[in-house]
Amino acid sequence: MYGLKQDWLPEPQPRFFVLEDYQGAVPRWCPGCGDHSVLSALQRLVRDEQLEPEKTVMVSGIGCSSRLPHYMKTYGFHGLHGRPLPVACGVRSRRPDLNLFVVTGDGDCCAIGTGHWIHAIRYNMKMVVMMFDNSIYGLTKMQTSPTTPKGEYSHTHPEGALLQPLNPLSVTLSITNAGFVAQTLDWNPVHLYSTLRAAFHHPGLAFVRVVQRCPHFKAEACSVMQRDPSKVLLMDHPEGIPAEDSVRKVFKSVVEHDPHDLAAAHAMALRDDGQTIPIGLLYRNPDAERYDLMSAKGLGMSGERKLAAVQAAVDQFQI
Ligand SMILES: Cc1ncc(C[n+]2csc(CCOP(=O)(O)OP(=O)(O)O)c2C)c(N)n1
Ligand code: SF4
Ligand SMILES: [Mg+2]
Repeated sequence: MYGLKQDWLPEPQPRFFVLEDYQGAVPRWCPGCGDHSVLSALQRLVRDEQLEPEKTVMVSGIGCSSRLPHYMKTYGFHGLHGRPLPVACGVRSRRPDLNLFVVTGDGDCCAIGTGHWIHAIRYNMKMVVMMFDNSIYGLTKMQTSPTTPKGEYSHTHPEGALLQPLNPLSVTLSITNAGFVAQTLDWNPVHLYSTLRAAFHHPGLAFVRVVQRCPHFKAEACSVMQRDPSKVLLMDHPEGIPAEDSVRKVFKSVVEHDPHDLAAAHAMALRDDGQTIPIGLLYRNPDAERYDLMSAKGLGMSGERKLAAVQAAVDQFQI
């Protein structure tokens, strides 16, 4: 090695990451926006898991929520509206070694991104998908989104949204091969953190809907639940999201729910009417098939073998 004696080579130093190692640009969200608490829960999670920043990727679409990758000092991809999931699936296909997080909004995921949402859930590639649901288009200044409750004012429906909202939990649970569906809320950092942590440790795609406050456009939206925590149903099960004492102290409406029971998960999702919401793990199937494991098969191939395989395929068409 260029004349260096082998025993002079410095040992690689163990690395220890602190919160500052993950903090990127200063967030530009409104004061009181729920996105701040998801960001700080996420930063604590990656710090506690000691994820290498250069091996961690945040992928987002477009929206207030989708600005999150700028605020993490990791790799990031702030993509096109509705398209974070195809980008994330591409990343996962080629890089099984990266820690992959997706940030999307109710507009980004449930409106323009619906097709990608359905197929990404079915492909079940390992990633954490956080859907920030403020039930409005925030970035474009208050248009009705698919999760806006019927009758609520927006700039596109000044006399109130005309249709019943779409239920993102029911939709996700209905998609073939769904492997992990959970719900949390931004104003309980302990439950939020535990949910993201469980999602991170799930082997496939973990879909987490975060009920999120948008004080700028929907100051009253979550206030009923905040004033009266009995409107929040805490799902309890030894294999669900662990609920710390501090969480149980706040949310006293506890409901037993087995996350392995898909029919019960559907029934639980339907209890979400925007006024009363269940939080915790609705469904988990760690054995759901994973497309990334299938598509990773060729990754170890040498360049020569790949070239030979392509040549063999092309040779079949020689005249
Ligand atoms: C192809 C395309 N269509 C429309 C837009 C305009 N647009 C930007 S963000 C957005 C909605 C964002 O809402 P949501 O995903 O709920 O995110 P939030 O801002 O509420 O966090 C829309 C319609 C766009 N940027 N690109
Ligand atoms: S408009 Fe709403 S969602 Fe967007 S940053 Fe402000 S409070 Fe947050
Ligand atoms: Mg939104």
